[in-house]
Amino acid sequence: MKLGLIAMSGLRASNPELTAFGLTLPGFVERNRIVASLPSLGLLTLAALTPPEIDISYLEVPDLRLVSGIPAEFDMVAISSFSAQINDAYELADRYRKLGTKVVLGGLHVTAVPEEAQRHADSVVLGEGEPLWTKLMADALSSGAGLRPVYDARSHSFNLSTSPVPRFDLLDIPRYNRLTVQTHRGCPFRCEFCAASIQISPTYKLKPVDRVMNEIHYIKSLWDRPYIEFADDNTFVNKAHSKALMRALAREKVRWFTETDLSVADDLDLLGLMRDAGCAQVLIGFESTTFAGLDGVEQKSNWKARMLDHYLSTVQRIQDHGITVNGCFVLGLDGTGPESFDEIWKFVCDSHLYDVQITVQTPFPGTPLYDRYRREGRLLRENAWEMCTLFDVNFRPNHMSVSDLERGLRELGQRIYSQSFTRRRHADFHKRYRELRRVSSPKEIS
Ligand code: B12
Repeated sequence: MKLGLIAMSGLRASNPELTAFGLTLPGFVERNRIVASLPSLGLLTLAALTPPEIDISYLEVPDLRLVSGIPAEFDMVAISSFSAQINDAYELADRYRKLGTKVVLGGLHVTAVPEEAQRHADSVVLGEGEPLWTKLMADALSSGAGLRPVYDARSHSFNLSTSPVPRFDLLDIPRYNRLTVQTHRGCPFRCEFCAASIQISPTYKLKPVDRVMNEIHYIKSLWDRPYIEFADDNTFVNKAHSKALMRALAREKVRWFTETDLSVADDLDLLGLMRDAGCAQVLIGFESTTFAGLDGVEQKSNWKARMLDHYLSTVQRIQDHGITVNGCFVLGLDGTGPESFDEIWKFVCDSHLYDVQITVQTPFPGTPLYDRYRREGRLLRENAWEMCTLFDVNFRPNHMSVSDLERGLRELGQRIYSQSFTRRRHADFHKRYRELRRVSSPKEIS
């Protein structure tokens, strides 16, 4: 049997003006160039669980509009997509089904709205892919009843200590700037807007260090000097695991990037280990610079709002360890008005953040935010998944108009991502770190 694993890939905005604008901002173009080529770790992981008698190919579709024909040699295709490109994924699925090819759909979006996805697939997989993939493969190969319409793994939590090494060998490695590795799933926090792995892994669970290192070793066997992006939502929650991971990574001489929360700055020992382990950048969701903007965002204990007073010192402490911070801000949060754009600008200047990511509040399907906006009648369009890009506005903010928000994104983006400001931030970081190193050995910075 021939199986095509197809990832809807690349980055996009639905509003053409925004896409055109985004493409011209230097700081933005740079980040896009880096991340747009990341492969689908989900599909590569499932490939590793696929029986050897199945002949697998891995393909990426950055833009279906540019694809006229489709590779027709497959008996079955498994398609992965996030919300923004789900309509393209459905169109591709429909084209395959017309050819008589079996179609399996899965992933975060499909798990959030299974009934919709079922209209375009022979089978949908809900939740994590691993628990039921071998069963699905066995059904596909058997001459019996064949594929089931739904494989629901939401009540089967996958134990990451049995995680297979993803099939990175299926990739044409020189096409990629970075490869992804996951060290955990889930997050201890509950941010109202979060559409990441908590949607399929409600508890925070860790991949054992030796399993993570097996993946790094495999990547190194395929690529001499890899750059790793941890496809994590919140690395370093468990400090003992984190330190063990850092000590193991330090031996590998790889550079890497990950996403975390600001509590990482409370542990100077960990920051030192991260620096020695090759950490180039951490991405941290600050979300807003005001209490009103942060109030209620984290729904368990209002943690983000309670941390506001530590924001500036956090950035400084991490960057003083030679690790750059990419600070993320969400525009249009409830409680924030047009003044919030200048406030973010001021914070970016005062904090000397190395990199900045501004995105628009986005109601992704399956999130508490989507449900609340729908209840409050604030969605501009229901089921407008193509707007789930983090740049398009699909809701009514409560302290500004939709056009204020769109203008704020454009104007703040122009300032933050200009070549001169981006260069200045980067130069400031290097200058400060050089000076710190001159006056103290790296150990003393801790
Ligand atoms: C790496 C990454 C990318 C990469 C790679 C994408 C890819 N093809 O996988 C790139 C840079 C291309 C990318 C692009 C975008 N991304 Co992105 N990305 C991530 C990131 C950082 C990690 C994802 C990951 O690798 N997870 C690990 C794997 C193992 O998990 P998984 O993909 O969920 O797969 C598991 C299951 O879902 C399931 N599964 C998945 N697919 C399938 C398919 C089948 C058939 C089956 C059976 C099972 C199955 O099995 C897997 C194993 O359990 C997450 C944030 C995060 N920290 O998680 C955001 C994230 C996924 N991205 C997000 C967004 C918004 C985007 C963009 C829209 C941004 C933009 N403006 O362009 C685009 C959309 C691209 C698209 N195709 O629609 C959102 C998606 C939310 C949503 N529900 O849609 C996230 C959660 C970040 C966020 N801020 O909320 N992204």
